[in-house]
Amino acid sequence: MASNEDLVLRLYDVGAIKCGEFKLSSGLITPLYFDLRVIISYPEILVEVSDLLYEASKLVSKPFKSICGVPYTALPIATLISAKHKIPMLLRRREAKEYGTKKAIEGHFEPGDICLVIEDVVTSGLSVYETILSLQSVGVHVSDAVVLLERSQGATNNLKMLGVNLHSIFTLPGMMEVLVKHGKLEKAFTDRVLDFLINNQTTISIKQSANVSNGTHCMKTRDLMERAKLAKHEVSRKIFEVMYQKQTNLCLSADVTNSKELLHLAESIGPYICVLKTHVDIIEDFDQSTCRNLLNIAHKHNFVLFEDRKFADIGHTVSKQFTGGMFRISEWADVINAHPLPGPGIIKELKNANKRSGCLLIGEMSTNGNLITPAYTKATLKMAEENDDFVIGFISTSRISHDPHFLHFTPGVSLDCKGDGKGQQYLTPSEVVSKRGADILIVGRGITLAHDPVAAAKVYAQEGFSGYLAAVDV
Ligand code: S5P
Repeated sequence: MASNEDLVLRLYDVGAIKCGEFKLSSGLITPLYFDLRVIISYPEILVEVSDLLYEASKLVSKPFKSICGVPYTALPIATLISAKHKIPMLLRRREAKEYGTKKAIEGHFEPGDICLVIEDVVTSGLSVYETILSLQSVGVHVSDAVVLLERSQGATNNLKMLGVNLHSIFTLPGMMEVLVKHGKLEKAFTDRVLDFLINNQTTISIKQSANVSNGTHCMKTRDLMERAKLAKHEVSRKIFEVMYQKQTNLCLSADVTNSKELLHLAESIGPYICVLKTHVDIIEDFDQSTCRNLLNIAHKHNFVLFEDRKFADIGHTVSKQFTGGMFRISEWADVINAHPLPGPGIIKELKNANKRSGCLLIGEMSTNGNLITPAYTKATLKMAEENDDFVIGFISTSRISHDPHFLHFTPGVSLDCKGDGKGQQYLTPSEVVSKRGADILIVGRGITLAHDPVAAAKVYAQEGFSGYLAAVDV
């Protein structure tokens, strides 16, 4: 096979690399442009590009079951790789939204499958990410993408922030070096391009990925990646990232009483949630293997585990309840929660016992006649602010802090019930998220008792996340 340098020169000769002034899809004017669509007229180049990308696919972090080219230039490249190496292919329909009934992803897949995304050129990585979002909307995961040319304007970093590893064959400066070496470009010109690259770094925002913005790099308080950057605890950062990666703000409250049911719910609903909440003390056959299996499923479907223990005792006792007993919560729960009622000692001791978990303070409750007053909620907020290296947010029925790094989890959510006759009061997902400012909706029986829990989870996830995107800052 010819060397990578030869390939660069051939790409230049066939007009795939152009100098001048060209408008990128982001609106930026670039002095150097790559039009790799032309390579379909040069089958040898097309094969060589496909072979290089296939080689790069061996570097991925997780084995993949299928590949998907970003429409359109990468489609023939993905097809060649698929046919030559017998790897099943998926196809993303760009126009699916406009025609409503068409599927976003064509081809056969199972929720939880891993797919490798293939692209020709990336600037910000947004096109790659849009393809990933389509795949994720049907439960297919993406951990890696391969690209022929990384324009060195931020894509690798942007995608890394979104949990995707980008592997590139060429960077733009590397390609230019080859072209200068072979007398195709002037050094002064490439210096200008390098300046352009430095001055035109990109980011991806959630509004862009939801096709809401016009391509500018808007960063709003409710922008999840911006919030991830502001997070003060590793767990809240992870939650914001998972919400963004999976486009879901649904927490499943898996209040079932045996391990088999719990693991089944985690496995089947895992693709649609960012958090799975447990009450381990209601599981009759609980043992450490329940936790190990749950952790494996959480890892596979990329969600975090929240044990809803509602600690409420003196510091000495809660630290033992947290780390010991038969549940050993600190060994597996990413998130825990506590009532602020006993005072700051409870937070101090939980934090001393294990800082790795993040803690939610219960600032409001969903139940009828609960004794929490506005002054109590205000004091909860103060306690959270004073311990924000451990307190990652609140259980509440409204937004009680405007600080974007705090998460608000809201329970008492149902699409078709007003109450359970035992004190629980329900609001709809859109009331909770759009009107009351919840970040994450906690849904239990609305899903677990549904005729088809997976279908119900998809509806709650869809309602919840569209509400999140539509919500104004409150
Ligand atoms: O105020 C609260 C706080 C919590 S954490 N109200 C609640 O309902 N919860 C929990 O959310 C409750 O313990 C249960 O696990 C879940 C709600 O379940 P659902 O079946 O009523 O949706």
